[in-house]
Amino acid sequence: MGRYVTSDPYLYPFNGDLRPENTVLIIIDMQTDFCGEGGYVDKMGYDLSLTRAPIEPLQKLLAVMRAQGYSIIHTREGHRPDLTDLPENKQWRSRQIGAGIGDPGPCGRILVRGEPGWDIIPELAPLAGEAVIDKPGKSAFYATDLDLLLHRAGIQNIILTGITTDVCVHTTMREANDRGYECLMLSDCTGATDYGNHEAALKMIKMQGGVFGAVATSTDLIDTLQA
Ligand code: C5J
Repeated sequence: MGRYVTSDPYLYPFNGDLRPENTVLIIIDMQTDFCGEGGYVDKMGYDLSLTRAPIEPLQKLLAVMRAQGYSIIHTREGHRPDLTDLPENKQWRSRQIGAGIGDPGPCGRILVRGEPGWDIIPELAPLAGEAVIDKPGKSAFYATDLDLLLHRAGIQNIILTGITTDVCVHTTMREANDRGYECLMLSDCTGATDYGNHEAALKMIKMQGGVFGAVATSTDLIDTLQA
């Protein structure tokens, strides 16, 4: 029989084994720095409505998945206050576009751990008991204990959401796929700083029969979970 989500380019998960015991929802970098006024993305001059678009669908999805006992993991991109984990070229590039990582801004020092802009937005605040992964890079696996947590919990399926579609969400999905996890990206629960890049990132997943996994909407997933 199995339990499948209507997704593209195949029904997810490939083996129909979708349960709270083997599936996690990962919400990537829903921080003020990426979707709030005065944060990193705002300072770079991008349209915040694009990175804020996932907030409402994510709130609805969270309510359903929390009620059904699914594991939720949140991530935050950021650096130590002394910036010893910040590659020089990453800082240099951010300064070129007027949003220097580690420099002061309206929400505190940009992308620095402990600053107001670095925190997850209140609308999507983690609940007690939900893991929060602090990462210095784009992939949530790089220099973190995410893989250890997933293995210890017996996770096989990862549902990917958050921002930005083409950078941190994609990088994490690609690495999760290489590690053997079965991945689903939710198109309406992600957003990019450029709409064309959002669409292109979704299209890339679906090539070659689902080269990194599958794509669905949160409504598709909720329909399956509530069937
Ligand atoms: C970026 C992210 N775009 N969370 N980070 O630098 O996608």
